Amino acid sequence: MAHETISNLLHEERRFAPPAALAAEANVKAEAYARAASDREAFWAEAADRLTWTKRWDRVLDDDNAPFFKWFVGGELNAAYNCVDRHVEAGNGDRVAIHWVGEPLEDRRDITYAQLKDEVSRAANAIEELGVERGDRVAIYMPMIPEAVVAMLACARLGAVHTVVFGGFSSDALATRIDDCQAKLVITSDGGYRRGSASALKPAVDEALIKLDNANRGLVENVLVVRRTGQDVAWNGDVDIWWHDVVDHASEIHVPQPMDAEQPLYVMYTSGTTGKPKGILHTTGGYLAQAAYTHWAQFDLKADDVYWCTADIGWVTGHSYIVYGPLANGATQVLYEGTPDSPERGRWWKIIEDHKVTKFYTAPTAIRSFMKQGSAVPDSYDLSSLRILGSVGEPINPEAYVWYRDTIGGGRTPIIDTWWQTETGATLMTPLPGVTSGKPGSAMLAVPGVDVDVVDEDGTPVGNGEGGYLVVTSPWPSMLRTLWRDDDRYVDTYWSKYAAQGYYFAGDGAKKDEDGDIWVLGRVDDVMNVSGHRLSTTEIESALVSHPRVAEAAVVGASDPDTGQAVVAYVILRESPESVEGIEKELANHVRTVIGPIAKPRDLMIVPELPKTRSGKIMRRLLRDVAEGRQVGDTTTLMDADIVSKIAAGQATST
Ligand code: 6R9
Repeated sequence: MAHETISNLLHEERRFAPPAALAAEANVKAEAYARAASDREAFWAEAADRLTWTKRWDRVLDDDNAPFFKWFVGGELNAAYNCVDRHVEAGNGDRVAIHWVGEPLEDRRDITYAQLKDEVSRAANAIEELGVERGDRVAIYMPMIPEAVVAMLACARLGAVHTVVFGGFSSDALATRIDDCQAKLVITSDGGYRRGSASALKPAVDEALIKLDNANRGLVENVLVVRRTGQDVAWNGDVDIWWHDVVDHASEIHVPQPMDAEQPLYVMYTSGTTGKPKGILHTTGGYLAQAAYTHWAQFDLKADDVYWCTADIGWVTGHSYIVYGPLANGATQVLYEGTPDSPERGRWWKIIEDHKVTKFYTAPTAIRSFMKQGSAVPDSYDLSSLRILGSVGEPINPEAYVWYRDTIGGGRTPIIDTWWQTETGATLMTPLPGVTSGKPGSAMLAVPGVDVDVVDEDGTPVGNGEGGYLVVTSPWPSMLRTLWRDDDRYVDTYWSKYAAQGYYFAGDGAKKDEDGDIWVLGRVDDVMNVSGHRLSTTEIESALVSHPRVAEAAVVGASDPDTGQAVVAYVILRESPESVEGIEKELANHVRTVIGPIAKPRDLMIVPELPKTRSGKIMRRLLRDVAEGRQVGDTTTLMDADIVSKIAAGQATST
């Protein structure tokens, strides 16, 4: 297999040039890079001009109090007006904003921009009536239903700061977040459909309210509940209110108030290196400008596109690339409630076929799990409408990239591997579909107007062919402004490592290849040091996944008395009826062949499942606990908390 021998990330030689027709008509052409580099502020001002402002800014970037940067200072706009009303005013009220697809078959709703405007306005009136004012925090804990989008936009319309908590999180996680941001209203639903059945949400809200800090008891004045499944719910008449009782009867006239460009828009919690989640704060003007610009540029958005991002709105990707970016651009998109394989394995492909989706955005973990099922399922659907495919969330293994391009994209579609973070608010690195020849596994280069580099421990840029830390060397519009109520931790986490240079430290390791293109290798805490050699977990995982028997792999560095760290691999095999006798040794030797003896796993374990967060990231920290024989740490953010104990009970094979 030729692929196998070149699948090692850093020796990848495949290139995919943009299709000529797409390149000729592309929204963003090569000249954008030079133009942005010659005057970065003018470039971002032009991007911000794609929005509608009620008052123009006085200053594009205020860096007087770095690293507390401000963008479009003095400008005023309303995010919800930009995402909804202005499209109706421009005569596009009949355009579908959301093709909503419920998990139960035939459960669909098409919502036009005019209808969305009415719903957002009614919800804003109702929420205002409940006493929510500009600056108040509102927690949103909902399934993927249109009301989740409506709730976010209604908050934005009022200047209330939303914090969306992923619907799969526990009541503990919800309570911690409500406590930290001191939300006064919680918006939820009775439940949502997952894997073919109604799964409850409201009980977790009820429990969370009991678990709040004593000081915050009574803080949450109301819980607004959407009826989605019709399942029974416990009801506390003092706080609980049905959404339909107050929203359906509210007026659809609501005048959006202008907000300062730096008005907080939302807080999104994400895990840090300590146990306490970090509340990433995003504000209005710069965030919306960059979310909209990048969505338009990276997906080469056209008027006839049907776009679909499979992320959950409880994750930053759902904020920037379901709600704010696409809607600010007036896009038509699919919003899907359920799981990829319900009621059948081809559900996603069926949705693409039914809605003639043209631009599709998902995560490598999903792609790998489809690869595991084989090509027969997607091959039985008509996916010929697809024009561009996106990937986000973790490095995409070259094998998964090529499978995605060939099997889903029919070998025609550029793949955009978008690197960004909750903190960055929008994409900072990606190939552009009409400009860049993509390399499988590489996020390639910064978007126009953004400056990234790979530097060594001292902050000196590394040369081509060398690795180091990924940094952002100038401020960008959609950057986080601080951590909620924790300015010190903000400075310390992101700005202290390269304080002398004023660089943002992303926490990712990366490498420049011989052409100077950037390959993100994963979190620096995932970089191992085995006998003084720097090895990336991703690199070894890619080698394992290039073996025909392997579906997915996770690699961690476990402490080792001899080598400092040793490679420990957890592997899921593709479905196979045959015996797997001796497979561990075969796989370890495969890594040795692909990368070299230094990368050969010391221990290798075949597992049924890997511990993943709800956004699909493998929790390597927990696998490291298992590998080092420690008590397994906090598992509250896991999709399936039992997985780790199952893995810990198994036996690793020394290879
Ligand atoms: C958007 C999102 C951020 C971390 C980031 C990095 C990893 C995301 C990636 C990628 C390689 C890509 N990551 N996209 N690594 N290539 N295209 O995922 O935000 O949940 O905050 O995660 O995800 O390690 O630092 P978030």
